[in-house]
Amino acid sequence: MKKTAIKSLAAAFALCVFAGAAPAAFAQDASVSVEDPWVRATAPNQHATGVFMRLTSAAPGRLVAVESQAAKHVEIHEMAMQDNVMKMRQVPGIDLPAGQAVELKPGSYHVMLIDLARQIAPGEHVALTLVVEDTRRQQRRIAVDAVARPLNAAAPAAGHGH
Ligand SMILES: [Cu+2]
Repeated sequence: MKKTAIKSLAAAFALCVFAGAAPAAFAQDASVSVEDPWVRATAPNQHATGVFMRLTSAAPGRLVAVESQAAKHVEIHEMAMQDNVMKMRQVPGIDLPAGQAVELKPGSYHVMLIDLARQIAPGEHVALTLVVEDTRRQQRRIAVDAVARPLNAAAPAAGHGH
């Protein structure tokens, strides 16, 4: 498991260097690449926040759960228009089409940390575990280390956030 996470991170860094590399560059295996994972830092009395990242699964898969010690509840959310108002709601999972990057970003899909154990300051790291299911319902767990960006951090530019 640990080895897989390191491999994913290495892939993410490689992509950081070669920004814009096509997903086609991924090997045809069951790996899931996690790029640019970050969490929005919180104000002193804020009890929930969002986690964002870009996921690319080599094989068709589905993000079905996320776990973290940082909060009592961890949910997968999406933002959607409802009666002309942008609202967020919980979704059972996020489909990960083969070789296609799926963005978890402000205003769209995100991981919601609810009932935070404590305040998250910019620069801090939050450990998460992604649970991704393949088409045979086999689950794999992927360790992710999300770094906290300031409360007012804007959405990273499409393609690249650094
Ligand atoms: Cu949310």
